[in-house]
Amino acid sequence: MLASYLFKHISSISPTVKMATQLSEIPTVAQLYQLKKLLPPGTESNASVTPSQTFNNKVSIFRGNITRLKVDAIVNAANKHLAGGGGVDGAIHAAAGPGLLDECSTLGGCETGSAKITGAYELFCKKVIHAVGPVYSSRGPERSAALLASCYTTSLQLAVDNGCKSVAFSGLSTGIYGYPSQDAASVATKAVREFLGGASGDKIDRVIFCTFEMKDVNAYNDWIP
Ligand code: AR6
Repeated sequence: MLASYLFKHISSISPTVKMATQLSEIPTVAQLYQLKKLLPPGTESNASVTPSQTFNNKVSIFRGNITRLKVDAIVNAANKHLAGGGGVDGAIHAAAGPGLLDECSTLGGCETGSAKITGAYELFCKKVIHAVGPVYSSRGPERSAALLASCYTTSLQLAVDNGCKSVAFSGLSTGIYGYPSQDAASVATKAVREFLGGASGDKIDRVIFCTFEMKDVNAYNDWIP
C-alpha cells in the first residue's frame, strides 16, 4: 500500500522513476514460435518467401509505448520539418524533453523516405532516428511503398553507422499519414529482412516492430510468419 502510494507520487515528479522495458524482456519471433504465441507459417500461409532463421532470431514484435524501450535506437515517425507533432512524434518529444527539439531544429529538415539521427536526451534509448514516411496515396501505391521501404533501410543504415545494434521501429506512416496497416507491415518486414540479409546485416542484433494499435498488431502477426 505504502510502496504503491510512494511509487505513484515519486514517478509523477521524477521521470527517471518511469519503468523502462529492457531488450531481454522482448522475445524474438523464434521465441514466440517456441512459446506458441505466434503461429509459424502453415500451408495456408500467403508467404511466398522461405523462412529465414536470421530474421526469426533477430526480429521482435512488441506492443506498447516506444518511449519506454531501453534499446540502442528508436525510430520516430517524423515530418519533413523535424518540428515535432502529434502521434508517436509527440510522445517521443514529450518524453525526451526540449533538448530533442533543439537538436532537430539544427538539422535542416529531412526528405520523405529518408531519416536523420539525434541524441535521445531523457529517453531510455541512446539515439533517436527520425524517419519521414510518405503520406499514403492510393493513386500511387508503388511510390508510397518505395518511400516507406527507404525509411526502413535508411534508418537501419544510420543505426549501423552510429554503432546502434538494437533498433525499435514505430509504425511509420500508419497513423496520421494514412498508410494501410497490412500494406505497411508487408513493406516493413520485407525491407528489414533484406537489410538483415545484406552486407551490413550482421551489424544489427535486433529489430523490434513496436506496435500500438490492434490493427498494426494484427498486421505484423499476419506478415511476420
Ligand atoms: N508508441 C508506439 N507507437 C505509437 C505511439 C507510442 N507512444 N503513439 C502512436 N503510435 P503517427 P505517421 C503509433 O500518426 O502516420 C506526426 O504529427 C500509431 O498507432 O504517429 O507517420 C508527425 O509529426 C501508428 O501506428 O505517424 C507527422 O506530421 C504509428 O505510431 C505525422 O504525425 C505512427 O502514427 C506522421 O504520421
